[in-house]
Amino acid sequence: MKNKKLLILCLLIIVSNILLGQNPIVRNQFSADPTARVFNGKMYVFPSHDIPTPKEQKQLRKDWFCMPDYHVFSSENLSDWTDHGMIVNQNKVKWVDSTSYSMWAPDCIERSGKYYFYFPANKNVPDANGRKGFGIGVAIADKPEGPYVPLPEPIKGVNGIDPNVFIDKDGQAYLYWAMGNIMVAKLNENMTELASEPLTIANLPQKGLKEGPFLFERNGIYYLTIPHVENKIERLEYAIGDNPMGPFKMAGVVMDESPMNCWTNHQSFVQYKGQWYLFYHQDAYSPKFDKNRSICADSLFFNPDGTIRKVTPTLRGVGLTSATNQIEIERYSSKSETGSSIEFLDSTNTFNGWKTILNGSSAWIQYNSVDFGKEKLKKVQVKIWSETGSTLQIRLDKVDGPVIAEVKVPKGKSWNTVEAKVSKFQSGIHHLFVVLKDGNRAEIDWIKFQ
Ligand code: FUB
Repeated sequence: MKNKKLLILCLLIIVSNILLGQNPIVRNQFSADPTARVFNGKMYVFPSHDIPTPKEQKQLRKDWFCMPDYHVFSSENLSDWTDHGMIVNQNKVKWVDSTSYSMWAPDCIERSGKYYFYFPANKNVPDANGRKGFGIGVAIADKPEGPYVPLPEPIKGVNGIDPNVFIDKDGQAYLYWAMGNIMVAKLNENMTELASEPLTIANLPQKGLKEGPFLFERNGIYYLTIPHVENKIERLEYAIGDNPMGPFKMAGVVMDESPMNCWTNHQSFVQYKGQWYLFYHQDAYSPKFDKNRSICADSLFFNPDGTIRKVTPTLRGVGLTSATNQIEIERYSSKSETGSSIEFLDSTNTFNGWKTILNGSSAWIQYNSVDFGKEKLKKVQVKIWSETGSTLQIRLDKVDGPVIAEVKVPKGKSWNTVEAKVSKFQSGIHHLFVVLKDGNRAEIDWIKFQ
C-alpha cells in the first residue's frame, strides 16, 4: 500500500515537471530572457525567473523586476519541456546581495565537457573601484542540468547585465554584456576571466535603450542581436559583421514591438535538427504587469543573402502536438474573423490557461501540426461547455476539409468532457480545424484523441 502511494506521488511529481509545448513554453511559472542552447543533441533553455514581488520584501519596488533564481528546461521535441528545477539562487552566491532579487538575463555555454552558466546580479560589496551595482558571475557544472557551483567572486573588470558568451571556430571565447552600451571582451581559456580590455561596440543606435546582446555566427556572418527601444518599447534588432568584435553594421529588425505591449524583449537564436529558432519573451500570463514575463519560441528563416526574415510571434509556437495529448486549441494558428475569441479560464489564476469561445454560424479555429501517428484513433474527447447545446465538427487540413468527427454537445451549466466517434481516421500530421456547425455558442478548453 505504502509503495503504491509512493509510486503515485512520484508519478505526480514527474508529471508536474513536464510542460507541454506551444507559446508560452513554460506554463506554470513566469520565465523571461531565454537563452536556448543545444547540448548533447537536446535543446536546453536557460531563462531568468520573474516572480510577483513578495509583500514582506519592503525594500523592493512593487513595479519592477523581482528575480530570485534560475531554472533550466529541456526538450527533445520542442513540444514537451522538462523543468529540471532551480540551478542558481540569490541566497547561494557569495557575492550577490540576497535581498536584491536581481538575477537578470543569463547565458550558458559548454567548453571541454564543462557547462559555464553566466548570470548578472547586484553585488553585496563594492569592487576595488568602489562600485556596487551589477556584476556578472559564473557557475560551473558537469551536466547542463547541473548541479552548478557558483564561483565566490564575479568576473573582474565587468560591470553590467545580460551576459552572452560566444566561442568562435578558432576556440577563442568572447563575453558580451550591456551597460548602456554593448560591451565585448575576450575570455581566457578558463572562461571565468577577461583576456582583453572591454571594448564598446560601435555603430549601434545611439538613441534609445540597448541591452541583451546575443551573438551567433552563420556561414561566416557574425550576427550581433539586441533589444533596442527605437520607439516606445523594445524590439529585436540585429547588426552584422565579419568578426566577433566587429565592426558591425545595423541590418534590420527581427521582431517588432510586442503586440501585448510588453516593454522588454530578449532573444536567443539556435539551430536544432536543421531548423533555426528564435526564443524571446512576452507577458502572456500577466497582460497587466509586464515585469512578469513568459518565454516563447518561433521558427526563424534567413534570406539567401544572409539577412534575417522578420518573425511574427505566434501562439502555436513550434513542435508537433500529439493527437493523444490535450490539444489547447486556443494556442491557434488561425481563426475565423468573426465568432471566435480567446479568454483566460480564470483571470485570478492565469496559469490555468485559456479557453476558445466559438459563437455564431461562421466560427472556427485552426491548430496546426497535430501528429495523429499510425495507430487508428477511435474517439475524440472535448472539454466543453455550451449553455445552448451545440455541434462541433472536427475537420482536417482545411476549414472545409474532411470531417473526421462530429461532437454533439448537450446543454449544460458547467464544463463537461464530451466524447464522439472518429469516423474517418487519417494517420500522420494534419492541421486541425474545429468548426461550430450549428451557429450556437460553445466554450472549449481542450481536445484529445484516443
Ligand atoms: O529581465 C530583466 C531585464 O529585462 C533583462 O536583463 C533585460 O534584457 C530585459 O529583458
